[in-house]
Amino acid sequence: AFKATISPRIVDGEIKLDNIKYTDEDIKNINRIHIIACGSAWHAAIVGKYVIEDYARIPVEVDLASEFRYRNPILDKNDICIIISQSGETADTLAALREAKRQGIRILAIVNVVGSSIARESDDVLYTWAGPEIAVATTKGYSTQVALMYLLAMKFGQARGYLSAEEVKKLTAELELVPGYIEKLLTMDEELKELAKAHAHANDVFVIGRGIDYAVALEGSLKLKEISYIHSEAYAAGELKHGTISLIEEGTLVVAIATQDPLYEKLVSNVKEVKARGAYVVAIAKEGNTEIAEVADKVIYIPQINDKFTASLNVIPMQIFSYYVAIERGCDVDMPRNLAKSVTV
Ligand code: F1P
Repeated sequence: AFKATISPRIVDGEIKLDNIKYTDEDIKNINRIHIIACGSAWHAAIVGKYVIEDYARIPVEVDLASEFRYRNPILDKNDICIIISQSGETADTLAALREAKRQGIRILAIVNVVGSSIARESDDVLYTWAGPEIAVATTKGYSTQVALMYLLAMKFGQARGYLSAEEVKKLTAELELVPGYIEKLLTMDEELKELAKAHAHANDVFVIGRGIDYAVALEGSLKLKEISYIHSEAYAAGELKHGTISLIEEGTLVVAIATQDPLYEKLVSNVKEVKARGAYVVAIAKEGNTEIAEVADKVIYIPQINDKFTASLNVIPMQIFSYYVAIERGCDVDMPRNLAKSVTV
């Protein structure tokens, strides 16, 4: 009764999204994409905006599902809507889907739970196959949503003539290195545990980044908030001087994500700005980018990878750090207070 459930995959450098019925002509005719979601799925949507706009040159609007239906959204018949939800049951996300449907636009769902309400009510579905998400705070659900954003962006980019089959082949080969890199990052456990011990009693933590790193900063900051109950904020690093910089005091922990090559120098400058106000800075940078080590107090290196795919790697040290901070503070990591796995009211 449910839509076909074939995994999205890469075969010999070709992206196979067999579940969706979009022809190249359909993809060429897309006027605008609205990606709608809540929480971590909304952060995956922001990654999607950066990647789809760059690879496929389609304008993307990212909406919070909890706001969408209250703002009289303008949808064109050639727009499509992508709904992202791990559970496929989040009430606000389902309500947003129904609003988009009422306006007659085509809906593509990205969900984890097969046969969930959002999957059933959408025109097309891509399943993330993250497996059961046991803990309330999502981790692998987010990572698989981000991976699907990359695949869709490349698929759309190729159909619209912005990426050649050869370029897609090269990109997918790089994407296939991501699982191995994640394994490698998971071995940084001890280092992050020590860091978490040292900062487990911080009052405020700021996470900064630019471009896709900003989307990851939002997700990293949310992980810390939801499982360790430390107040944390994410800022686009360029916004610091528009107010946030006043909040930096002696010893404030700032995590600076600096893995976008063209923006690296700018991040190094932002680190200098917060250091000058007394911040303790932990930077996340690509291996080989050592300039930041001269200004930050500690650097966590991720493997060298295309800027777009960094979102799959940056988030790992943030998740592990949040996990150890929560343990250190005696919090229930799997079942944080006041949260539910799927928010249905
Ligand atoms: C959205 C979400 C999750 C979060 C928590 C509450 O859920 O905000 O991102 O971790 O579980 O709900 P979903 O629509 O992706 O299932």
